[in-house]
Amino acid sequence: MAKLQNALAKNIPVWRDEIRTLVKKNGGKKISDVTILQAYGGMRGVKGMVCDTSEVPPDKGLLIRGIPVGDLVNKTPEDTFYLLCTGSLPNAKDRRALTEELSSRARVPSYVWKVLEAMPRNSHPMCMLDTAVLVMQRESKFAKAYADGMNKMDYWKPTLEDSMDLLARMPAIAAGIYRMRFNKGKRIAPKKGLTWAENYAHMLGVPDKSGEFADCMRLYLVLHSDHEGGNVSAHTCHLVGSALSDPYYSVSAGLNGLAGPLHGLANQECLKWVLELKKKFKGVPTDEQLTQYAWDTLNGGKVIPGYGHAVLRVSDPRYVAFREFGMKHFPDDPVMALVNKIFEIVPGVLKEHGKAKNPWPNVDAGSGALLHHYGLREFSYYTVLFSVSRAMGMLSQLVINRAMGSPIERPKSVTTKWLQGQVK
Ligand code: CMX
Repeated sequence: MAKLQNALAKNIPVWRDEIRTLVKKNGGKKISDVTILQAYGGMRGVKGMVCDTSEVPPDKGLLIRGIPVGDLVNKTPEDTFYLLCTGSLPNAKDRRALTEELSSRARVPSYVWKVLEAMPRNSHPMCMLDTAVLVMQRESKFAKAYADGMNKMDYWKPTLEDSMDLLARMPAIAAGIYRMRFNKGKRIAPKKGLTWAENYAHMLGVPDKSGEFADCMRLYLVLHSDHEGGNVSAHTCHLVGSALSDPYYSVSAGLNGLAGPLHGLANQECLKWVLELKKKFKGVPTDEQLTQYAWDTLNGGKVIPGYGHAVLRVSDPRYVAFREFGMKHFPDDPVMALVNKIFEIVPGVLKEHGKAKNPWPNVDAGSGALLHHYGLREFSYYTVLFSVSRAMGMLSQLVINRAMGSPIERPKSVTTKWLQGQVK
C-alpha cells in the first residue's frame, strides 16, 4: 500500500493545484449547453462532471489515463488499478507490492458468508454481491475516521484504505457466490503467490489445466475496469460518494446500477440472445435467417443486446480485444462463430432500423462467448465478473474525488411547466 499511497500523495497536491488554477482563471467559461431534448433524454452529451481516470472519445473508445485500452491487453488488473489511481503504470516492484497488499487484505469476514447463506436460493448473483458489499459497511475506515473528526484534506487516505480492503475481498466474495449459487461445492481458498486475477480464476474452480481461463479472466478484469464518469454505475457511485457516504455504500449503489439490463446485465442478455439463436437454427444461421431473427427482436419492441452505446460511435475496442483473444485461442468454437456472424449482420440491420445512433458492438457483444468456451456457462453470473472489474474504476474515481474535494452533487431539476414557460 505504501507504494500506491506514496505515488498518490505525490500527485495529489499537483492535481489540486492544477484544478485550483483552472477554476480560478477560467471558472466562468462555458463548456456545454443543454437542450430540452437532453433534459428529457437522460442528459446525453451534457458535459457537467469531471473524471480523470479515463475517457471515452466516441470515435476511439476507452482511454485509461490517456492510454488506449487496446494497448493494455497484456497488462494485469494490478497495473490497471495503479494506472487509474496515479496516472502511471507501476514498475514490476510496485506491481508485486500491490498484489501482496491485496492478498494480505483478502480475508472475507465470516458474517458475510452467513448473510449470503441466509438469502433465498434463487437470489440473483448481483443481488448477492451488492448485499455482501453493503453488509461490510460496518468496517469502513472512512466512516470511522469521519465520525472521529478528520481534516478534509485527508479524506482520500481512509477512502483508499477502504478501497483496498474492498477490492482485495471482491474476488473471494464473487467466487464464493458462484460456488454457492450454482451448487459447485465448497468454497476454494485463495492460493499464496497468485495475482488478483489468477486467484479469482482459481477460486471460481473452473477447470483450467492450461492457465488459459486465468488469462482470459486477467483480460476480462482489465477491459471492464472503467469507462469514464457518466455511465450509470460510475455516476451512481460518484453521486452517493459525493454525500461522503463511504466506499461500501457508494460501490454497492453503483453495482445496483450495473445490474440493469441496459448496462452491465447486457452481457448476460447478450449470450442468452446468442444461445437462443443457436438453438433455433441448430448452429450458425444463414445471413437471411439471422437478419430475420434480428428484425424479430426489434419488431418485438426489444433491443439487440451487446449493440449500441450512449457515447461510442465505433466498434468498442474492448469487443475487438475479446474477439482477438477468442480467435487466437479457439477460432473454431461455434459460439465464437456466431458472435462473428452477428457482427457481420446486426450493424446493417440496426442502420436500416434507423433508431440506434451507434449500430456497432459494445463490450458485452463478445465477452460471453469466451466465458462459455471455458465452461463458465451460468450467464446470470456474468455481471458479477463485470462488477469485480468495475470496482477498480469506481474506487479509483472515489479516491480521486475525495482527494480533489469534489462537492456534494446536486444538479437543478426543472418542471415541465417551467420548460413550457421558457419556450413561450
Ligand atoms: N437495439 C435496438 N434498439 C436500440 C439499440 C439496440 N441495440 N440501441 C439503441 N437502440 C434504440 C434505443 O432504444 C432508442 O430507442 P427509442 O428512441 O425508442 O427510445 C434509440 O435507439 C436511440 O438510442 P441511442 O441514443 O442510440 O442509445 P441510448 O444512448 O439511448 O442507449 C444503450 C444506449 C446502450 C442503452 C442502447 O444502445 C441499448 O439499449 N443497447 C442494448 C443493451 C446493451 O447492449 N447495453 C450495454 C451497453 C454497455 C454497458 O453499459 O455495459
